[in-house]
Amino acid sequence: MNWRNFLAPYAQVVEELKVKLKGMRAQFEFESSHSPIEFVTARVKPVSSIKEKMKRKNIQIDDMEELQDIAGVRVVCQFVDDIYDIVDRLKTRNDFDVIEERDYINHKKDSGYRSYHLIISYPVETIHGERKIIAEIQIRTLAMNFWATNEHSLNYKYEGRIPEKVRARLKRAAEAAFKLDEEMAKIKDEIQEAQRVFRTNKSNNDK
Ligand code: 0O2
Repeated sequence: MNWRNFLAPYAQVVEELKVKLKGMRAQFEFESSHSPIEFVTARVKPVSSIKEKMKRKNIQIDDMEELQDIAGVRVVCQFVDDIYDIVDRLKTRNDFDVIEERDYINHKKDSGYRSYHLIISYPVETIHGERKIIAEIQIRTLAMNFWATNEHSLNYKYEGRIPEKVRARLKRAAEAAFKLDEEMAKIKDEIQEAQRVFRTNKSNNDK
């Protein structure tokens, strides 16, 4: 298996999507005082994780393209509303097709995981012509991201077998993170007003 060749188009998709989503963030900032996008990260799944997931899901090497998150982009937002705003905008774009949606916000996972996933088919130009590559865009709030990052580390530490006591605490933490999102949503206008004032003062001082 030549992993470098296989992963090359995925790496290109990740780079292109990163530029496009960061471009959206920049445009929001030029045109309004609030950007629903806090930050964007992207990665190609490491070969060791691809192998582990293929084993876990019993996927053969010839069917590897069934893995939908080899190319992964994450969009992190301040507020839950922002997630749905971004999802709507991504669904109307003409440069890729959304082929699947997973709303783990209204349908949280057993672990407590919350996030909105879009699976897209992205046309990428290679020297051999166009190829359609499957990629996953995860859209979540800062609080959801904090929880998922910590849970991911624990999963790694315990090799997927998190002790029951820790798992129960994580579930409580997931609810606390969601409560935080709900409370912040109630004072969203005030927070945004404060951020507007801060930005205006900063740009006046920078002149
Ligand atoms: P990594 O290391 O982030 O790449 P499955 O792995 O079977 O749950 P599936 O069918 O591929 O997932 O699709 P799904 O549910 O959309 O999950 C894909 C990715 O979402 C995962 O990739 C994680 O990044 C994230 N995710 C899903 N469930 C959880 C969860 O309970 N906790 C955390 N922290 N992240 C989750 P990988 O390959 O698992 O991980």
